[in-house]
Amino acid sequence: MKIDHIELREIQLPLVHFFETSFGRTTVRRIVLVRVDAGGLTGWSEVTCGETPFYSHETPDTAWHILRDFLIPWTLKKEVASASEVAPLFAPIRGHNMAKAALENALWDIQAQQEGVPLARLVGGTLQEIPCGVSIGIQNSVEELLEKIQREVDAGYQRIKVKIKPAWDVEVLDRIRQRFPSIALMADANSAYTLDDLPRLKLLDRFYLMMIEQPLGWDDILDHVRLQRELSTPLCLDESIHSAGDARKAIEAGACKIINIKLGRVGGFTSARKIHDTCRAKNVPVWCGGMLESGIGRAHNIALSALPGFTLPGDVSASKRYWAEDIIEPEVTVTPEGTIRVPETPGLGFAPRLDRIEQLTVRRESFG
Ligand code: OSB
Ligand code: MG
Repeated sequence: MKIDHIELREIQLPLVHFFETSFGRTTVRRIVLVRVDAGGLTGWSEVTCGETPFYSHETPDTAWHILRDFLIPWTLKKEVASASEVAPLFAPIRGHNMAKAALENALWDIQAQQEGVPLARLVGGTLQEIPCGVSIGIQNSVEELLEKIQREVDAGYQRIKVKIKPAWDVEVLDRIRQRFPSIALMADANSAYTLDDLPRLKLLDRFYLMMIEQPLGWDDILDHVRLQRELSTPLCLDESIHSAGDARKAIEAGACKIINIKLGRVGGFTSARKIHDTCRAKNVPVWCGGMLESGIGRAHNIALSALPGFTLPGDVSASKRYWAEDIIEPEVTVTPEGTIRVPETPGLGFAPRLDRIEQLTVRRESFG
């Protein structure tokens, strides 16, 4: 495919309900969309960074800069045989994986259309339906959290993840377990603890959680090894894993028993598939994480989640949990069994709504 034209846009999209983690609260998303035109086909993707450099160093503005000043000049007007060819081209840039992933993943969408196959099949997906969970943020009160959990359990979601931090952990999980003794439950700390909190973290074992996600430092492996030795609950790494090498080291060291793969954090489908393969060879289950994506990023997540090693429910859920109106057609919906059916049409399987994207656009730049 010859990359003829690339367009960046920023859209602003309010969440139907705020989303709060140990590092802060989000009410309106700023989402950078990437549109690539190549050989008469159009591919779409989204930069999955947060608005603030708190989950990772990337923000919409750093991604725009890296795309405009490096990744786009390196690829525009170039002929590439396949989407995965750009991954080594981008390697000299250290980090900025979400910017890299956005450009690479738009090319995967184009390649899937070119080959006339669903994106999920192109990347190696075998599942026809993916198991879904939800991630529920910190609420204003425990009562509100319990009501939200009830709603998601009633909707059929297969597991519930709650966000925790010191002062919103043991008591909250205790209340959840009193009301929902048998749901599949897990907790995500987004690096809110240190090894000094070991006694408190040990208390979490009594809630028989599926896993605790990223309790310690966002760039740590070794302290997680020490913590995993002290806990019976499996640890899952999110922030610490950016490559198949990171995954291998974390697993070999015993830092975690499960890995969350996010397309943006790891730099795109090429890297995500390698991490998947590394984990599968070591019998480590993986699941697809979420970054409060619009329908475009969500469609990419569905394709990734179809790979055979994605055996645990991911944070990939219905559009309506996030948006009054999504930017794709149809919106992402979840079956009463808590699954999403993987599209069977070529490419993403969801059409970007150009009129709506246009209305939401606050910034745009075209190249080529
Ligand atoms: O740690 O998984 C996380 C959202 C923003 C930043 C980090 C995380 C999350 C989520 C939300 O948990 C998952 C989703 O519903 O998209
Ligand atoms: Mg996480």
